[in-house]
Amino acid sequence: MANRIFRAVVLGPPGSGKGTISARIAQSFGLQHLSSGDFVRENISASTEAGILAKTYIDKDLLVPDCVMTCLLLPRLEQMTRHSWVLDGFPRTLAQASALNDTCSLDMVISLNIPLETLKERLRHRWIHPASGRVYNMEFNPPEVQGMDDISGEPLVQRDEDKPEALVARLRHYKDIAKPVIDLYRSKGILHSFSGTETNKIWPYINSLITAKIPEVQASSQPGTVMGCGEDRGIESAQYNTERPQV
Ligand code: G5P
Ligand code: MG
Repeated sequence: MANRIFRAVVLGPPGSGKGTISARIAQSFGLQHLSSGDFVRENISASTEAGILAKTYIDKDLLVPDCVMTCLLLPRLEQMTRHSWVLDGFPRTLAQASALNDTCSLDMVISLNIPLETLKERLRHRWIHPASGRVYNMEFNPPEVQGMDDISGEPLVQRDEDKPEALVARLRHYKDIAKPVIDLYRSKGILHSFSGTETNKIWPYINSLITAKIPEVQASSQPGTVMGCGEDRGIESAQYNTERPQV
């Protein structure tokens, strides 16, 4: 991508494919991929004050408090004023959305609507490499050697929050908390919602959307400049059902 700034957020329940889609966006369009879950896990591994606090919530399958998340993430975003990025997993609450709005403006918000049964099935098969955060799915993208990370050869583990007993509560809780955030971005006219059961079917719609959007972003900014907070880039909200042909 050229030197104009493009910023997107990917929202969705646990297991909806935020990480998978964000990684594809980052790779296809040359954006930085920022994942709130990875930030939290990095801080837990490094035993930072925020990480130790966050772990007490994650261990109970709770969201990490807003003040911890914003302290972790916003300074990183503030350092990236000249970078394009896709942010996965943040904001999850209205307070986080409001703090993000005070830090930067977004070009696009992608919301993934995946049926509950699909999410349960996916997360049941997910294993991760804890040191790197690399994610595998024993059916969708299995490792080359069963149970081992492709790069390091180290053992994969299943996250406690992906074990079946923790899942249903997490998914229900997500819906309640996410609704006002989704409503906010819809009212701002930057929400694009994708419904479907397969990432590979959703991806072409997102790919086309961003391909169309990036020239508009470039045209609406001066060469080499960064858009300021709250500038309206005039994007419409839209819904896409990837299980049905679009009319
Ligand atoms: P995370 O790390 O953000 P979650 O639980 O929100 O965790 P998660 O689990 O990382 O989200 P995802 O990124 O939406 O899911 O999905 P993914 O990893 O790409 O895909 C899920 C699995 O399905 C993978 O194995 C993938 O390969 C597979 N898959 C993808 N597409 C398909 C498909 O089409 N078919 C099939 N069969 N499989 C597929 O956050 C962790 C914790 O940190 C805290 C919270 O406690 C959170 O629980 N946290 C926050 N707390 C407060 N506020 C925030 N903003 C927070 N952010 C993180
Ligand atoms: Mg993720």
